[in-house]
Amino acid sequence: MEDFSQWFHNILEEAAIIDSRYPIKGMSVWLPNGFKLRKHIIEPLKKLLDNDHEEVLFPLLVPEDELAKEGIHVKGFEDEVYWVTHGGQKKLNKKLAIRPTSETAMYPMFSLWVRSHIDLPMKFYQVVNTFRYETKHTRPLIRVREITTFKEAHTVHATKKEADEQVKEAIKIYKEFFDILSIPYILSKRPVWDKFPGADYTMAFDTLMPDGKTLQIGTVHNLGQTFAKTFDITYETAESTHDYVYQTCYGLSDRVIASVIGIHGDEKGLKLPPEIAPNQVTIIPIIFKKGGEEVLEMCNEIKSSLESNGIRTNMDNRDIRPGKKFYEWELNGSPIRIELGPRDLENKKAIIVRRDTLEKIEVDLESDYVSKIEDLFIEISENMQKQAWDKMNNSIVSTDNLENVKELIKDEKIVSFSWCGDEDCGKSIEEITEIDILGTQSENSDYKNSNESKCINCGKEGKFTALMAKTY
Ligand code: P5A
Ligand code: ZN
Repeated sequence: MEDFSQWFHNILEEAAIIDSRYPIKGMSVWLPNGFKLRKHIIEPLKKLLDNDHEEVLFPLLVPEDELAKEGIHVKGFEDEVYWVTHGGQKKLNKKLAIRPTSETAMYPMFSLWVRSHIDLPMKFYQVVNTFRYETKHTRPLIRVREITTFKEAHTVHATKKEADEQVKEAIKIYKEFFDILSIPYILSKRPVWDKFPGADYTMAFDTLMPDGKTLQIGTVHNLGQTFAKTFDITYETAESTHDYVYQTCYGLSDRVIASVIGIHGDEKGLKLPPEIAPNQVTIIPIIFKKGGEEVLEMCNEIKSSLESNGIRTNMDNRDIRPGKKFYEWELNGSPIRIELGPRDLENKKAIIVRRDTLEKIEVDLESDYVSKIEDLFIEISENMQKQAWDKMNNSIVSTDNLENVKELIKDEKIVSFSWCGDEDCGKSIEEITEIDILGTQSENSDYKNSNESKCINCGKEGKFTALMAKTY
């Protein structure tokens, strides 16, 4: 892709995902097409969370004193908070923060809700908008000031061990979710100087965008007892003593939608994994003057048999050239298109076209074509997943020479190297390369290079595999 930024901008407009002309920087309008895509992306995540989380909905506004309570947290967000200062003409006695995230909205309530060990664990989530006055260059879906699709989960536990387990559980959920989207990811632990404000540690998912820059698409934080102590969230143990709870939180944003669009899309437009495509199958009747009615009848029959099997199907019988319809539905990313003309009908056949490979497949209309299409869905999403993972993995290179790092990253590589883990050494690596350390992997590192056990900078024992890349 020549210029990803331009391509991304164009596709959002051409596929009518969002309208970014809204007159506030960093805020856009979801158009019907985009809204449907957004809905079908949220759905599988909700399904995963609904297993053992409960959905809630907290207010948008947070009283100033609650936001201010957790010192480290508020410091991390102080430059990004929008404030409500007036009600009509009247100046408010207490300013109200528009949530940049909901810890300080939720945790005072958790303090009321948590009583006994019997109440624990508690696992909640909500899908809401949050606001962050981002100072870096904003970009639709990628860096926005209104995050319209903030999927945040918050859990409360009796023990540290349970909170550690929950971090693993959240990682598992997010992996499953990204797999449904066929999005590749690198999981790493953020350096301590880059963790979520108030967290003990942060695990982050990054993906690789077509311009060679990595994008953080999700984070899982172990909050330890920091917020519990600030908001006085305690419980009565089985032994009738009182103890602070342990907490975790994790979240995803509109960036997930941006990565689906950006990673899979091509010069023809969107390419959507079947599971989340608003139109999974698009039927296009090829009608000439004669035999039109029979063709339409058959198309309708195919449509209802697909729909009765839960396949989202649409039929495009507008009175325009078929070629124009092909073009439009390729642009919209419909994973499968079915073409049916009078000659096909005579032969009891139809043509299936895969969006991922543009391959044409003839199907017998007297066979079980519904199962055939369901099998194709699996094949398509596996193919898309493999392509995306291969591309990302191919750009990861390992080095033991600090002087090479900058060049490699300029070359759109993700670089892995050994690092001692020492904070001063890490910051000096960042200074020398002028690039931030993305994160580290330790046990079961995916990108460990066995013959480099010495720190790339100081030569001491390399405790971690560290990753660096151009980032958004
Ligand atoms: C976890 C959920 C939190 O806010 N509180 C509740 C925790 N974490 S976070 O890392 O700050 O944000 C979660 C994810 O949101 C994405 N993100 C953004 N997306 C678009 N525009 C922004 N301005 C923006 N800021 C953060 C990131 O993917 C991040 O991992
Ligand atoms: Zn070192």
